[in-house]
Parts: sequence; structure tokens; C-alpha cells
Amino acid sequence: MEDQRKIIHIDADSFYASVETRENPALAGKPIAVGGRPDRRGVIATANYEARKFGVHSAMASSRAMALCPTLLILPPRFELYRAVSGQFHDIFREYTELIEPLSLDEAYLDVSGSDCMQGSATLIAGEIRRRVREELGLTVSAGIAPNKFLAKVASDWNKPDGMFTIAPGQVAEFVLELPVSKINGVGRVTADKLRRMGVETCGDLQQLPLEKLVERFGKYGRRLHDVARGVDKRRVQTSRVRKSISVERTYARDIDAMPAMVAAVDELLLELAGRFGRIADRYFPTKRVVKIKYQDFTQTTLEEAIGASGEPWNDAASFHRLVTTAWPRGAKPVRLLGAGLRLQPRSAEDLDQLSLFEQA
Ligand code: TTP
Ligand code: MG
Repeated sequence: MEDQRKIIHIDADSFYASVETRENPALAGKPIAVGGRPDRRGVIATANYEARKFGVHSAMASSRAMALCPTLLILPPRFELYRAVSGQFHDIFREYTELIEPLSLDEAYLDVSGSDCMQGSATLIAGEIRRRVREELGLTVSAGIAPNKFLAKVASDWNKPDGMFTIAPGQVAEFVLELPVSKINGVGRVTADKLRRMGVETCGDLQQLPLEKLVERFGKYGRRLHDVARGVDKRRVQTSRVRKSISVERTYARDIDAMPAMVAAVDELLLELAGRFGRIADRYFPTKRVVKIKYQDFTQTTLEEAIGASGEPWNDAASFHRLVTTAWPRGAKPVRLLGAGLRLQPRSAEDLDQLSLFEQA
């Protein structure tokens, strides 16, 4: 049903700062921030929760932050690293759904309405994602689970950091009554003040105002306020990205240095790739096979081949084996990471018609 979607909003906790702490565990428990230098009129991008206790927050002048918290360590940002971590978040998300809308590097909406993972329970899926991010990436993310994007975003903030909160469809009406309007995405200080002067503090108060009055005062945004005050939000999770490829890769605890082990590793990757590709095979067809090899010394090589007209299926194991056998000697060193993937082409509407014709035949 239209309004009974299952949305998860994920938001990493003090993202840049947490990544820096993961990279240098000696920083754990100390107040740190990521941002520009105080002597160069820099600003804070984010601060960890220890630093927030001193009143340090995003967008604050670094010099002010140092005044509030003299022991604060301000690290320069490393965007490439954060981007890479963000990609790793998405690799995990994609195992549960393809309907992902990123809002920033550390934030995304996931629509899991169609997922049959974890008996279709969005709350269990969110718990699983949080566990895997902790175990595999050494970071914490908070999650909100709700029937729409507005409520899911409110919910992810509810038990932050390292928390989650579910608003079930049957709880929405009661939940919004006491919800402060300041929690509505888009209601900043100005709008909140304006609403307060109209006697509105909570969404329950807001429900008392007729639509006409809200539109008169707030223009188009008035209609949105009218909806969200009732916990209604029909915006869909929008995936903007057209995929060009899909791949799975694994870093091995012990480097691989013999062909049989390599072949076994590739077979394992292919199983996983099949699962992942299976979920989007209705929208994409594979054009090439790709393997990636990262050697012990972190140099890497990739090799790809067109999926031939000879009729073998995309996941033909012998073809992938041939690719690694050819690529490995380029470095001739033990291998720390292997990847297997496919280059993709979106299926057009016509292809889809063709597909269903074939299936009927
Ligand atoms: P947020 O998710 O807003 O903040 P956060 O992840 O640091 O902390 P939390 O979610 O636990 O409250 O932003 C994500 C990253 O975006 C943040 O780590 C740094 C960057 N950022 C800025 O560079 N400037 C800003 O003003 C904000 C708000 C964030
Ligand atoms: Mg965050």
C-alpha cells in the first residue's frame, strides 16, 4: 500500500570524527573535531560526542571551539577517506535493498518495503545493518525505522548516538502529537519562532491550524507542514544513480599465493555476486566480466572481458578463472584482495517487453 512503506534512515554518528578515531584508536575518549585551523579562521566540520559536551558543534569557528574546550584536538579533514567509507556503507545497504537515496556521505534513506530479508522486518534489517557496520567497518550508525521518510529521519535522531528507534504505523498518530515542530526537517529557527508566536510548539498544536491559514503564512511549505504535522509524507525514496557496474570483493586474513586457493576464492565471490546481481537483473544486463586483484604491496590490477556471443552465462566460472589466471602473473605477488564484478547496461523498456515475451514463450 502507498502509505505502508518501510523506510530506514541511517545516519552515522559524528561521522568524520569517528572515522578519524577508528584510524587512530589513541584518540578514543578524547575530545576531537575535524575542521579548519583556528589560526586560519577555520570552522568545525564535526566534533565527537566528548567535544560536544563542551558545547563544540559543526559550523562553529575553530577558535571558538578551542576557547570552549582547550584540550580539543582539531584534525584536518580527509575527504577521500570519508568518501571511501561512505561507499562501504552503501555496499552493506545494497545487500538489503537497491532503493537507496543518499543525502550525504553519512546519511541515506533505504526503502525496504520489498525486501524479504529478516522476515521482511525493517527493524531487524536496521539492527543487522548497524551490527555489520560496527563489526565490518568499526563505526556506529544510528537508524530510524518508520512508514515514511519524514518520520524515519526524526526516529534516527531519537536515540542517537549508536541507537535506533522504530515508529510503527499504528504509533504514528500518537507519536506526532508531542513532537516539537523544531524536529521537522526544514523548520529552522525563523520558522520555529514564527510558529511559536502562533501558539504552536508541537505537531499536535500544528494540527489545529487549518490548511488555508498555513498556506497563507508559509506559502507552499504550509501544505507540507499540514501533512507532516499528521505524520504524512508521500515522498518516495529516490535512487538517482544509474549503475554502471556491480561487484563484490573481499580482503583475506591471509594472503592468497596459490592458484587453487585463488580459484576457490573466485567461486565464493561469484556466489555472492549472483545474489547481488539477481536483485537488479530485471533492470540491467551484464556486458563484461571484471576481476580485480590487489597484491600484498597494495598495487592492483583489473582485467575485463566482454561477455561473448558464444552463449555462456555471465557467471560462467571458467571465464572468471581464466581472467584471474591471466591477471595474477602481472604482479606475481601474494594477493590480499580479490574482486569479481560485471559491467552493466540498463535494460530499456523495449528490452523488458522482449524479456517478458520470451518468458511467456
Ligand atoms: P552530520 O550527520 O550532520 O553530523 P555527524 O555525523 O558528524 O554527527 P551526528 O550525526 O552524530 O550528529 O554530518 C555528517 C558529516 O558532514 C560530519 O561528520 C561532517 C560533515 N559536516 C560538515 O562538514 N559541516 C557541517 O556543518 C555539518 C552539519 C556536517
Ligand atoms: Mg551523522
